[in-house]
Amino acid sequence: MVAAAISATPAPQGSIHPITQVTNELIAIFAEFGFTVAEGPEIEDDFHNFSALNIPESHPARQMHDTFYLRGMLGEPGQETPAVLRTHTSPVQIRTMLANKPPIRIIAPGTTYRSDSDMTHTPMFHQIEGLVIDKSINMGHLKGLLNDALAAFFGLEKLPMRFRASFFPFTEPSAEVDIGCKRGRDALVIGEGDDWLEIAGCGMVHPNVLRNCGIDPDEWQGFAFGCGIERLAMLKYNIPDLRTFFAGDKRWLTHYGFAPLGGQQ
Ligand code: 2NL
Repeated sequence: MVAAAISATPAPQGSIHPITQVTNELIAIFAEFGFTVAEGPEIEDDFHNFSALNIPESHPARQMHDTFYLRGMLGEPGQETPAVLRTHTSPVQIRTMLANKPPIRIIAPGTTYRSDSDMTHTPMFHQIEGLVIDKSINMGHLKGLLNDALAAFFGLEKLPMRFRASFFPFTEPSAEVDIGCKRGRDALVIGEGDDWLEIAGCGMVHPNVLRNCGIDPDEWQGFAFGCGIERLAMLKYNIPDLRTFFAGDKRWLTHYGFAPLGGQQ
């Protein structure tokens, strides 16, 4: 009886979902660079999700087909704006800036929602954004940080990376971040070759956004970045199909999931 009970170690049940694994890896990497994790509500108001971010009323991202609008309004009495499912994790940074004095150094990982569904889009997905507010910080610091963080994430000593000029309403200047890769016959190798792969967006926080959060842009500067967690997970762990993340298939989870104590299942 006793011997049987001791030897009958139960087979492991359940595994860590790749989204959770990648989120935790990124939290650990950014913790080394002095970042803490910030969180906020998934049901937001139009002010924190759009207006504070310098996104104009007419911006296509606000239209019904991209944003899930809920019934009702949210916000301080007298200043209510329409309730939405947050379309990015940026409102978490807005709330952090409104509630805290700079310097600020945070990452905001979390669930986000857009009314978009096809091979490469799911209505619910995950983002990680980062925000640094300090004196005399610049695009060079941003580029160095992202290069170190992405190299650590992909387990590489060196990772070729470039900034490509871009536009976001909430940053100026803005850039897309590409990392070096090699596209083979049936494999993608990151960190080798002479091809480029878009991985994130970033820029210096727009002075209007700082002002909207009560921060004087003549005294403080900020940089911010954002990227999709599913995309990072697909690239690092060779997961070919986005939609399998949300299918709840136990065999898929057994294959791609991670053991609770760190190893791949
Ligand atoms: C992308 C690009 C980005 C940010 C996110 C941000 C947040 C605040 C102020 C300014 Cl509060 N910027 N976030 C900035 C640049 C790019 O994400 O492609 N995401 C998937």
